[in-house]
Amino acid sequence: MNAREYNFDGLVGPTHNYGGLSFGNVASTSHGGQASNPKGAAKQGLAKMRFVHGLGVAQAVLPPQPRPSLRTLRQLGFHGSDAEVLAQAAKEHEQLLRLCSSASSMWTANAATVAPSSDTADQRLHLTPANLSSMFHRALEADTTARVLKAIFKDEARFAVHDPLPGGEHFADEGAANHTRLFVPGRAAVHVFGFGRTSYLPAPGESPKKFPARQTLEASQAIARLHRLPREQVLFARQHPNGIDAGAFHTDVLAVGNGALLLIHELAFSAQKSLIGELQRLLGDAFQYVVASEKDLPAGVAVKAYPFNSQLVTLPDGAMAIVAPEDSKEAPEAHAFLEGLVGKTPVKAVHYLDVRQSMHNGGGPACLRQRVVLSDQERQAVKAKVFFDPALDQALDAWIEQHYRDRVSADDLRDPKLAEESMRALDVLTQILALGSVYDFQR
Ligand code: SUG
Repeated sequence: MNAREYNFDGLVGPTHNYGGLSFGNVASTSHGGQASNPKGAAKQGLAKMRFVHGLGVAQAVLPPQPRPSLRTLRQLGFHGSDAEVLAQAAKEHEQLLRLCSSASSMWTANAATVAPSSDTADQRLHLTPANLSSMFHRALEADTTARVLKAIFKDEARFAVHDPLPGGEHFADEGAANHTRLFVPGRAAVHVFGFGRTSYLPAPGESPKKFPARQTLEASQAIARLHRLPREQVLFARQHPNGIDAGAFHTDVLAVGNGALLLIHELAFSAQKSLIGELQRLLGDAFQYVVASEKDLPAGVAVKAYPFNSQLVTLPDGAMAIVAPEDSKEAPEAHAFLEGLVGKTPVKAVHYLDVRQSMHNGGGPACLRQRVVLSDQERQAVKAKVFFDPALDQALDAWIEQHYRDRVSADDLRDPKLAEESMRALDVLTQILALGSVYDFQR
């Protein structure tokens, strides 16, 4: 069966702003209150897609979500016209307006967890939208993400799009940002689920002291069950509490894997030695890993420069490339780590891209994409026009140019015109992507 991994990048939405919303995400809190550039951010994202597509790697897009979320504000008691709802919220509860205006759905690594059909008992591709219940502004994404994924992966004979996990905090799930699939040809793939805490099971190891752990073990176990993954191919690994306290709120801040290669920081997982041992047992001699020590690359630097939040992609010739944030070129320890991989691993080149608009909210290249392995037949079964090519590139570029502002400050979030512009933009986008009516305001 011919299968390829598609990177589904999230388009940055028109209300992209720095709300300072994510405690434990150092970039988010340190840039809170600054003015953003949504047009610049969306174009940086599009340029990344163009670049990855240019490497010969399969690329697709996921749409942003309607923000400000007028639905949420109405659910919380604000009423009247859209403009009245915004005015009341801005007056009485500005923080709530900020929470409801985040363009955080751009970080599609958190949109869902995915298991390719080659790995699942029923040989369907499984997708579970993340409930993101650890952060209010992110939890607002789950329903619409489910609708969008159901619109794209419609064919139930091939695709199983589950509902987000129920019950809030107990099953707090952050999606693929805590999930790594490793694979050696001829062997069954291994799924590593990172988690930061437990809700009712006994907790293995220490808890972070400073910052919250988002993902629960119980959530990760539920995803593995839902996706019908063979038990013996699944590993659960606790995020290192000191890594979380250094600002690694998701596993993908300190680890990235692809094929048989795992790049990992010493503070990514707590029982790292036994995890590596299990991976060696399951994947055999072909498994290769590189650990960055705290001495050579302090976790604080890794959190700031995001060398691990890179895309590690397989190229058409079978070699790998890294698509890293430009920030990691500027931090000497991060740069040395990345460049040191060339030649010693299947990585043959490291490319540095500017995704600073997203980075200032704690989202690097890897946060901006969801990896979906599709066979040729599965690819054919997707009828939405989400696959990246020069025509879509051009259409999206023109769409951004027409609908986006180049500056949004906290005060702009109360502007009813920004809300109108955003909804209009998203309405046009659903036509470009042939998605049908997926948004509340279209129903
Ligand atoms: O959930 N930032 C996101 C960043 C997500 C990064 N994703 C991965 N590591 N996969 C978060 O913390 C900040 C929004 C603000 O402050 O305006 C935010 O939501």
